Amino acid sequence: MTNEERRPHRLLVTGGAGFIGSNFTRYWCDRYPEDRVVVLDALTYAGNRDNLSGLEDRSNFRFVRGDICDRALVDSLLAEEQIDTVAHFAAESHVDRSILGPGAFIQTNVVGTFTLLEAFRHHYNTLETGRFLHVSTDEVYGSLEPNDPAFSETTPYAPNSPYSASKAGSDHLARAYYHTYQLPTLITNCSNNYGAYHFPEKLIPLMCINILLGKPLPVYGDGQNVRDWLYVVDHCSALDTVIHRGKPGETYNVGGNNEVKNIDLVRMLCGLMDEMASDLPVRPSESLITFVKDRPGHDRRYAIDATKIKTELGWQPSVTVEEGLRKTVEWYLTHQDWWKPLLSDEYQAYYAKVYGG
Ligand code: NAD
Ligand code: TDX
Repeated sequence: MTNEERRPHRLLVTGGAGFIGSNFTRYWCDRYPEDRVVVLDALTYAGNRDNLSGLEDRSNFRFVRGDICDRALVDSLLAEEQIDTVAHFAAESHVDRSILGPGAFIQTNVVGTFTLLEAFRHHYNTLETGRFLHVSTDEVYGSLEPNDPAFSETTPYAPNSPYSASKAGSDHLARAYYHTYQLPTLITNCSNNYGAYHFPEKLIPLMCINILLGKPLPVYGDGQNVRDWLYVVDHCSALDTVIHRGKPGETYNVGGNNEVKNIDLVRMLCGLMDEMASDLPVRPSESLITFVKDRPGHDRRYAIDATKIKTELGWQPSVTVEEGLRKTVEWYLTHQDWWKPLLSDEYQAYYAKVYGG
């Protein structure tokens, strides 16, 4: 289908001021400028309007600050904006914060998703066609042993953290709304993303920023845990594919075929920073690596089998981990004015709780 033949969509993007949601909003506005895009975001510590800078002047774009648990607000936005497509990213997303305080995860991830599904169920009666994309994670499948096959869409759920348990609950609700009410929900379970606008608390930005500041690089446990990394723009193109070509009621796993041990990833980042940054406080950066107490319940390995989305919908990633990490390091080097203000008192208090004062 060419862009000329395509029916314009009217999207509600929840969590569009966060990391993946803002990358998706930029991707979508660039690719489909004829579409209406409404971002609903509560601007928690992880949400940042600067992530959407440059979009706010567009006539087809609107930002609304609000909570996905606010049913009246969601109802009015769906009706007033005649939304036909919900792309649901809003969540509490950091495993370490879910260990410190699980309550917010249940509220936003479970109650918030339920609120959106209920609102869309009633609104859907007014539409000829629509889609509800629920963006989820590979963490719902639990942890793999070194030689286990990668997660497929039929791997049983076995979440191990309050974060992944709350995402699992929300996935089950999205699935149930298709089977019970024929609501056209689609679920994607994606591996670890990285790229621009990634909040400093997560592994890759945390390491980039600590290298630039000459601070210790805290690697949990023995550093042998494995994650399957996907460049965020590739995730956005997968979501585009699922919205346009996915079958309602189906789940699609999304991954980059890039399994890397944490310690190897941190060493790659150190090498890139040593090569690309002119004035590092400490060289070589690897000398900053410090093994610290392990994360409680730390999943050993994640790996995604993305055969279904490749064979049924024709999607595959386009960026290798080497290219993606290079672009990402470049972005953190050239966007210090983006990340420095995020190292707030609240962030320092969080950092002290997880890593010690
Ligand atoms: P993020 O933490 O960077 O952003 C979350 C956004 O949601 C923020 O802008 C925040 O303000 C907003 N938000 C939080 N609570 C809200 C509420 N009650 N109402 C409205 N907005 C609220 O998260 P992310 O890394 O961009 O993840 C986005 C989604 O993708 C999540 O659902 C996450 O589970 C999923 N996911 C993330 C990854 C990853 O590697 N980051 C991988 C797979 C899936
Ligand atoms: O300081 C650190 N040291 C460390 O060794 C941090 C922050 C992390 N780690 C380890 C823990 C993980 O094995 O690095 C790995 C990646 O950690 P995170 O960036 O916190 O990601 P993870 O826990 O794997 O979850 C991420 O991917 C799946 C996202 O945060 C989730 O939202 C997504 O669902």
